[in-house]
Amino acid sequence: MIIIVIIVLLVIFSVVFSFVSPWTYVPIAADWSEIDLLLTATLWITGAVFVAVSLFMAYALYKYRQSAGNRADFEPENKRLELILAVATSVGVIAMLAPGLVVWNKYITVPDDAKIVEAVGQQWSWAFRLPGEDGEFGLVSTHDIYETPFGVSASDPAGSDDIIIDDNELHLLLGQPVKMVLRSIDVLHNFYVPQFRAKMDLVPGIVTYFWITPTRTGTFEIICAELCGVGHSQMRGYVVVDEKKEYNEWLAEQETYAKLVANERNDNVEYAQNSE
Ligand SMILES: [Cu+2]
Repeated sequence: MIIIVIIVLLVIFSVVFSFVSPWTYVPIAADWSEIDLLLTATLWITGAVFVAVSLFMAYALYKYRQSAGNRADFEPENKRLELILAVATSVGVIAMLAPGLVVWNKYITVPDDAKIVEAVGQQWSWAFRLPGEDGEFGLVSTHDIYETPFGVSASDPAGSDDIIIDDNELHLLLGQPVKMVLRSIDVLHNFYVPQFRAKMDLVPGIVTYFWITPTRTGTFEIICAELCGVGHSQMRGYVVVDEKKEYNEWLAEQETYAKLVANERNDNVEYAQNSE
């Protein structure tokens, strides 16, 4: 009997807690309300199944409890019950997964007017690259990764105007669709801004992407969402969504690849002169 009471209390507590809990989605800051819809639909479907299965279990425990004259009956096959369970489970699973495919299709179909931004992850920090005025990234090579900033090849002219942001703060323009191109130079990481809802793994050796349109200004935390070593929990950064004026001011302060390389060369020359 006590187990029946515990099951029923567990169901009541879970349902009430879901409605009164202070922990809910952080306010959204990107054009991905579909993802919230999917999360909510999944919660409702799995929640309904949880309540139905738990209450049925409590009912069965009560109805078929041990008592004088009750005997268990062995029933290895029940076509009707199996059919009902198979159909109901299929409908539930399809209802959860099918809308996800539609949203996933949108998630990987980047609009033509999207600007590209690259995020580079490494244990345990973030850095970023913008393509500069030509709108194109310079080629990168793993052979150059410790030689030049971000491994951008010195021989590719498209790379000289790339803007290298060797800092954990990235600014994005409000309302401008952005294709986030992701690269890792060591292990698996995951670029996740909870307010954007969108996230994606960074996989060493391949370039992954997703896209977002920021819908409100503010500073949002980037959290690495893939366990990537002892410093994983410290692997944080910030995305600042700006209005045009603030964005352009920030952009003007960033250095291009060509300038960074020139500065480095000057530093080396100065160092050599000073140590003579
Ligand atoms: Cu990480």
